[in-house]
Amino acid sequence: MVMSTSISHAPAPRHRRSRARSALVLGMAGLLAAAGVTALSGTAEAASTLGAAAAEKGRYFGAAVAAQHLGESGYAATLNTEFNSSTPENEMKWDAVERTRNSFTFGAADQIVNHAQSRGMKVRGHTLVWHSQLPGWVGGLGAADLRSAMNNHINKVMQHYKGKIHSWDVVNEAFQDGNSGARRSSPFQDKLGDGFIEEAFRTARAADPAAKLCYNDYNTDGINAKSNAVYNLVRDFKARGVPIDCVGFQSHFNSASPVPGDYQANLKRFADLGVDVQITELDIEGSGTAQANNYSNVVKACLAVSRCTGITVWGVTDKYSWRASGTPLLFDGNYTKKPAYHAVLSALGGSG
Ligand code: 9MR
Repeated sequence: MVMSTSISHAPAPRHRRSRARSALVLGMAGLLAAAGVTALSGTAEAASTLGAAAAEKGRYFGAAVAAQHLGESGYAATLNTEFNSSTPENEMKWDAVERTRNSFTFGAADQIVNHAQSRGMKVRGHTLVWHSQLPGWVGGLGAADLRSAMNNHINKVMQHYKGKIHSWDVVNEAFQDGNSGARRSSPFQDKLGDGFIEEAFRTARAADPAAKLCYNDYNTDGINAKSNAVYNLVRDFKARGVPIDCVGFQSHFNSASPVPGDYQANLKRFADLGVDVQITELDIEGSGTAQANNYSNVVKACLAVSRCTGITVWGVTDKYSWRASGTPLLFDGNYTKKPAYHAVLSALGGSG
């Protein structure tokens, strides 16, 4: 398990049980700091934030971040206190960074990366090759031109962020929903054929060899035809030496699409192929105890799979969620901790 240096930046637990213990912990911290030891997580007290609690379990706990909200004090304070990983919610997508061919605009994404880095948070990169939020010019290219545009996009974006991104969603949502197990129609699929995913991963490996390269999708959270198709892709890549390091399970849940009973088993079967698994866009519609229990079950499933390296919730507060009416996140619109927050912290072994 690779431990992040961000652990040392996790806020210290706010509630100490006694002054004596507090003094002891501080004293030990001083000794360890003097000895050049920076990772202080794992001391006697339970962690009191999501990021710190996850770090004690060797995981990260992140949130999707929107650059336009970073100036709001409650938003920034919650992000900075609770999370130790950030994923730009929209700012690294193709239409945001390369709206015009080979002309790159990284301003909003840089804002998120700089915010995260200056606070010791990791950053997940989302996403390089996706059929959605794709500028029209891409779909208008012929096959040879499209291949070169795809590789140029991967190269330029990954080189810009080289060394700053711990995991990249190289290809996002390439499979159809339902029982077919087939690829989804997209300019990439339709013009380049099945090989576009392999080509994207090979290009990505060369562009930033240190970044973990992920395939990311939704409705693949349980064992079903769609996740079987992804499983077969990953198994084939591993067998042929095509670079792939992780699979992202978006985990957008609601009553019509509940947390599957075989969620943990599904994470485990992918991990057993020799890739990390990450929960990349978690949100669960609902409220109160029911929502809290669902969140708890997801966290416990990740902790039970040793190669489940981290969890990202798809936003900081319900009010800015892509489906705000479903109140799917851990903080309400006033940044008050919901029962789901306490359930997650407790499942991570922390205490508030
Ligand atoms: O949360 C994102 C929202 O702000 C955008 O309008 C939307 C556009 O497609 O994308 C949302 O994020 C998606 C993510 O990038 C990929 N998986 C599904 C997410 C929710 O739609």
